[in-house]
Amino acid sequence: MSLLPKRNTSNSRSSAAQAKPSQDKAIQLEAFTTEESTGLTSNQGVQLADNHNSLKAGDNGPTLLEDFILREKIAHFGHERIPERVVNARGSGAHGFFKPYTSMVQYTSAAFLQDPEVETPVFVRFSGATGSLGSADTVRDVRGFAVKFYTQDGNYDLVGNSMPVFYIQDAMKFPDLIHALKPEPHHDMPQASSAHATFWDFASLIPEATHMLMWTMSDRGLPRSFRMMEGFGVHAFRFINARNDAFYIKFHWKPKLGVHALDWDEAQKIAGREPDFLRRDLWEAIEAGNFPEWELGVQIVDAGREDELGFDILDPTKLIPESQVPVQLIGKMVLNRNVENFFSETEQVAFHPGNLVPGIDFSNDPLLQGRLFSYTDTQLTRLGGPNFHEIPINRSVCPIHNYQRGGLHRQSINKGRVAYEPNTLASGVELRLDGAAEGFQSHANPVGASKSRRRQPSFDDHFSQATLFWNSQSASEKDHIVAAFRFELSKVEVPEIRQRMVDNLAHVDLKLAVRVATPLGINAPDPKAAAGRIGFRDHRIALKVSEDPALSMVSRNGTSIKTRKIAVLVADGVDAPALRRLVFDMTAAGALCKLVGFQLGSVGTVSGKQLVVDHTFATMPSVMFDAVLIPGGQESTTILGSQGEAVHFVLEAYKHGKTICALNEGHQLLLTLGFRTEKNPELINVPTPGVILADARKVLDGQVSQDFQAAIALHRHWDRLNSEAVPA
Ligand code: HDD
Repeated sequence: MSLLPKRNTSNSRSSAAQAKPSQDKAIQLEAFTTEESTGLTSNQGVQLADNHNSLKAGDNGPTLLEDFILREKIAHFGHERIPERVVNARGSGAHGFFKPYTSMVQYTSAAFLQDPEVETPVFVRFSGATGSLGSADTVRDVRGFAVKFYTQDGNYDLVGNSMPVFYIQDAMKFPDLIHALKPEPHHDMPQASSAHATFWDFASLIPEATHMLMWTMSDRGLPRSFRMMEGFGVHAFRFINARNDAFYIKFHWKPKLGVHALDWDEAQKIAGREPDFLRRDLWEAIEAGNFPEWELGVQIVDAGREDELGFDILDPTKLIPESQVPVQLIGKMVLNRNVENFFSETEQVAFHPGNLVPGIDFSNDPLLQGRLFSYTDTQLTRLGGPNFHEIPINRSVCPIHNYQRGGLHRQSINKGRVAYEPNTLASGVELRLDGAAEGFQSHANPVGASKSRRRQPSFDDHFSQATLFWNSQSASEKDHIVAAFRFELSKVEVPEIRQRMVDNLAHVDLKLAVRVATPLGINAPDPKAAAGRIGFRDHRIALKVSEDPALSMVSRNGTSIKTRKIAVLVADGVDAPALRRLVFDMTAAGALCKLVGFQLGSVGTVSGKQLVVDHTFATMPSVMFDAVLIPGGQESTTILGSQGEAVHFVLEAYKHGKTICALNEGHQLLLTLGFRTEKNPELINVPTPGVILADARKVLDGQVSQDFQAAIALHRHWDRLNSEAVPA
């Protein structure tokens, strides 16, 4: 008698087939899953009696070649990997939906932007551009922000980035850029880092990269979370309405949790402690029901008015300042479901900026035009043939009907003898698609000029928007940009490259260039030397704005502490009542409080009760948290102050600008670390930004919670006293 459960022959493929056509992407994704209740089978559906032992000639004999079960299993295993993406290899994906706030019918006929009642399923993949599949999440880099909308009119892909501009103006330079950025070919180092000679050699020779370099060297290159990151379509696209009017647009994604970054030192430490930091953050937030949200924004420029912008809208190294053309928020996206299987979904998803729907069209941006070739081409290799649109994650939710047939991994079984169009044999009705009134129509923008392999002279302004970006940053943001350039260029062993780069920076801002150059062991920046080099262009166009607050992350902080992680440092003898109340208030405001101690289990409170410890100092260092709470209790404070792990935790949090709140005796921990000045008459005092010394008695009236929340919502306190002197 078989010990296997009775076989269930109605697998989910047939139930999916019975489901009526629907927008529910989940049904489609289930189509090829196998049911666990059927027991183990081979890929041919044969039940396995033994999945532990190979077939041998006798118990001690050699393994037999005829063991088709072993061969099938090992052969499949040996082919489990596919080529990683040549860029943006490391990514994290999630499902969700998009809903417009209002009908955009005035501007576009795109079906998914018409009805605020209609939710369109989406799949989003965030990625790091430079690193390989297994690289750390927190490296300095631009992040990919690719959204697939499964609309009723077909799939629309918005394949953008976390920065609104790109390094280069023409797709011809993309392979060079990526070759320079990726590990150097002779020894394949460094991984996931632009801090090496080939990148800066290339970047210093193409001044058009300067604007994007300002972004990547800023804190934007170190997002705190994918959930706290802006997204941009980068290129100009076009909305087309039913009257065939065209409007240039730029897409934006604005995160509801504000825009926040890691500190550089923190990012590097996290890369070792928790290389999956951003991936885990996204996964855990969705699992916990804290669904990340973004608003979709558009900057709309009427066709014919683009010349009034003051720069070329087709140049992808330029952004449209928000103070010049405001961003209209037109809908929201919520990510509410994690993938079932990383490989099937996140790895096999295939985006393409050429996946358009009626109502949206490209522009002539030469970088975008090159992308239109590249994405399908790369999927042919990566996903092994032309049928990757049939992989569940890539399928559209609306019916597909055409006469493409065959190809590697074809899954549809197309019936009948007709594989051509026009025909009358298929359905008895002549099907002619040419000239159909409905369906995708390319906007009929006139093209009629001599062929040319030249860069538009209007693309020759390489610096004015880099200067705009620099001018728009706060003092601490500027400090971080300077520090990042210094770090990266210090890793470049060729002084001439360092020199070339700071000479270029002198065209952004001389003070910036001098600050970067000072510790690099090279000459002072020389703008004239830069201007004399081949490829150098500085045909500045007077910008309409000289600063734009939207370019600084400070203006994007937000006010919420939702999903922020607070470490509560505990040891035996901790004073619990005020701690409990603060944890209650913070949790009610959406934060996640975790008790960190020296060992798992529990600690005893002053009143003899027990508090369960969530994490140890060894496993959850300060870099894994946004804020710290040091409760009262003489004994616990003494223990914490006597242990290097706890002292380091607090020092490091201080150095990384995190909010620290200490209650009663907990102050001593801070005072012994030398953060405080002498004066503290009220006990509640803010000696340096984001450090709150509070009287536990005042916790009950809610004031301490409010102060703590307000300080955490500011994210980081970069202008902190003495932080350079703190050893962490
Ligand atoms: Fe690209 C992947 C974004 C320029 C060629 N790109 C890729 C992904 C994102 C972007 C988010 C990952 C998609 C995913 O998650 O699967 N790429 C951009 C942006 C660009 C850009 C915002 C400029 C504004 N890309 C660009 C150019 C080319 C490519 C100019 C080639 C001429 N990109 C690719 C690619 C990739 C890719 C090689 C690698 C894997 C893939 O496409 O599917 O085709």
